Amino acid sequence: MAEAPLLTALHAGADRADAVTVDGRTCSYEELLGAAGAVARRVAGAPAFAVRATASLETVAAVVGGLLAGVPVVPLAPDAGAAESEHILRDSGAQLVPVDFAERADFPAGAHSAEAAPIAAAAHSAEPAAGATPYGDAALVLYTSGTTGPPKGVLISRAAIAADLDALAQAWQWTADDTLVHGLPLFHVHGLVLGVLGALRTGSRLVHTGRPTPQAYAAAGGSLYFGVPTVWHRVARDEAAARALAGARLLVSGSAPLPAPVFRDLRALTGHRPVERYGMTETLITVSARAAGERRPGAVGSALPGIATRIADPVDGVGELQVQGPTLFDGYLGRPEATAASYTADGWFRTGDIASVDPDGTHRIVGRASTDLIKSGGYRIGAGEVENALLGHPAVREAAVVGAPHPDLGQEIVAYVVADGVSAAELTDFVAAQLSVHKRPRTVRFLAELPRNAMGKPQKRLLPPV
Ligand code: MLC
Ligand code: AMP
Repeated sequence: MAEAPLLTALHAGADRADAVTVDGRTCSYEELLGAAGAVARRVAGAPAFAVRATASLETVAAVVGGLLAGVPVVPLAPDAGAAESEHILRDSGAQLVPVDFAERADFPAGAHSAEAAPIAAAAHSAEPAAGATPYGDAALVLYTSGTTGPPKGVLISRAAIAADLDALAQAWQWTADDTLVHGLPLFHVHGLVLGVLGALRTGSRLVHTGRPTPQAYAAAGGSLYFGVPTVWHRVARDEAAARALAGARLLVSGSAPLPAPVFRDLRALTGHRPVERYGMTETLITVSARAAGERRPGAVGSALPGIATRIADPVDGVGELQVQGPTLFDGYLGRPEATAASYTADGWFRTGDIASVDPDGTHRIVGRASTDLIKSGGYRIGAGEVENALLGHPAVREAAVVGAPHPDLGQEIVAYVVADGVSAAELTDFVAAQLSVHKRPRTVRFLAELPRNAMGKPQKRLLPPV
């Protein structure tokens, strides 16, 4: 039986010339479908394909094209350096496909009203049954960092995306009457799944500002705004920009904790209490404040419809947040052990976040179980990944990376290194070139040796203050 399309609004027939704007370029749904059709025709039959996810109409067309063809898309950070790109392409087995938005095609001819599942079923009828590839039913493979080792590919199905977007549309009263504005990267859940696929499912007009600057947010005249706390901190410091958002319907913050002072400043300048929501690449968004409900600083609201949460082994009500529901991932690509380890024996996903739940169901995220997973500017960065990159520099003998509290970024990446004959700037640039710019240490401290315990294991807690 044919599944309903994921991008309901894109295929519904209603169109407008300015349906999608990304970084100053605008197109209608029809134009987007034409460009996506060309991508779909090119990638049809491939096991998966990768795209350099610049903030552009090309990236939107690539992702829609993947959905049309039923081929999983692997978005790469546009500035992903040598080590990161090589790892993701090798690990995923995906080939990088360049996209030209000017190229248009029907895929298959005349099938503009149908989308993915029916088309995929037709195109793949002579191929192995769904699930026979390591990608299973994945629509997207999003790479995300763990505490150690290189990033893992998170398999995200069309069904999980649909369930999440519908739950969010309900929670935020998000409809085709909205104009969604944001400037977030298009290779993570926030900017891509919510910020692009959400608009194409609900039918809200999308304005992606290229970069998430306060001025661009102010100029966009939207009704619904998405940002990470760093973006909201910058908006709150730009009084004119913040006041320009007074006419919006809803300001939404997520991907990292929104500091209470930023919540209060936004409230004072825009008149809006921001809606906070919580999620992960592996679970999509699972907990959120409601458009019609209470919004409190330091709280991320209640579980979305269809999601169950629990606090494991609570001490004074605080413990690891665990979740279940239809928005969860299908596993880490090619890593069954890591997938199994991320679940409890009784089938709950272990978020690694430490939380409490008020009697009325309001969740508060109070920290993370591991300090080796850093959140900087809303990006998730594994300390081990940055340490490995630093150790790849010939002058570096030892490296320990931590996240230090930072007023704008939430945490900043700080590297402690034992090295000779290399400057801090050289090491920062080295990591930016190997991994990507947002994974670079912003501060590098040189030590004669790393503090270690009697067993010789480095002790990050004994590192000197930044
Ligand atoms: C600086 N630059 C360098 C460099 N140092 N370039 C090369 N080498 C170096 N050593 C350049 C950059 O290219 C960039 O240029 C500029 O300096 C600033 O770069 P930056 O460090 O990225 O900017 P910054 O201001 O710190 O970014 C803040 C930010 C960003 C908020 C814009 O952190 C951001 O986009 N965060 C969003 C992360 C996100 O979406 N996370 C969601 C994960 S999903 P130029 O020209 O480009 O300006 C998730 C689930 C959920 O968490 O719950 O949502
Ligand atoms: P990522 O996999 O990049 O999506 O990052 C997921 C992590 O971001 C979660 O495990 C949390 O630590 C953090 N996170 C996301 N949203 C929030 C929020 N609203 N408040 C606090 N932490 C958050």
